[in-house]
Amino acid sequence: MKPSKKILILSDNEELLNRFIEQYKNSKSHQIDYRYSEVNKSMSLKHEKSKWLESLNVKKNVDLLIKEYNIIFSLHSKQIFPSKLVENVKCINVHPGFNPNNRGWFPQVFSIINGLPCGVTIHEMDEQLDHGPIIYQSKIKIESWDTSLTVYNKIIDKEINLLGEHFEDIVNGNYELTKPCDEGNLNLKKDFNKLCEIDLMDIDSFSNHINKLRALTHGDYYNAYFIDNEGYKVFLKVDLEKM
Ligand code: 0FX
Repeated sequence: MKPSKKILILSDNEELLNRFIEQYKNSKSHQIDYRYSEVNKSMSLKHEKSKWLESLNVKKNVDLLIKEYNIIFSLHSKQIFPSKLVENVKCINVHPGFNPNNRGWFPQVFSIINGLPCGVTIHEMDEQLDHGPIIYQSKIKIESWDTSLTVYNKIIDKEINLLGEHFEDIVNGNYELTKPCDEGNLNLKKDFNKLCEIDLMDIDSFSNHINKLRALTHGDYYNAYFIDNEGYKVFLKVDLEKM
């Protein structure tokens, strides 16, 4: 039997975390700890009394993490991992994008707009954002009727499936690494915020306008808006249906 490993799962995404835990709740082969970020207000409120799911500040606990864990997974953790940590413990990022395309913030939003490949990447972390060598990745097709939300739902399913399929191999180091083909491109939160401001004088093809609006349509989120003649901020989203 393979020796058991001490694993840390850091996540700020409740759905992903819950689905991962559901998959591994009966597995006794490793000791798995779960943590979220201090800055995650909704998880802090919900789990403040929980013993098994506590908050953790990665930067403040680098030495402890290096000592305690054989491997650390980021399942959409909002924290930047310091280089001392990624250089001393194997840190794995489960990322909702097809690296190196649209690294960073909300990859599917940018893929709908710029047409770059979209999908899921599991990779070893280095000190740059969504950047290290790739372990597994899988593309997701964006249909003409997709919105950010429908693509995102496919991404979450794919992340869970890919992780479920390869978790043991990743934990045991049974995989080969592929270098990303190039540096790709990186989008930050401020780039997403900029996209949300719709310029009513913007002239473009209808398909580009539709792509922008469906990229900013994600359930109840108020993303795209314009300012009308009276100075009101008006939010908009699109409803697409395939027949
Ligand atoms: O957890 P996550 O899906 O992922 C994000 C980044 O995209 C990812 O690259 C990073 N590694 C991770 C730490 O953070 O983010 P989220 O739960 O905040 O948002 C999920 C989706 O919801 C997002 O892809 C688009 C949509 N959304 C979210 C917010 C907060 C919006 O459309 N508008 C919003 O204001």
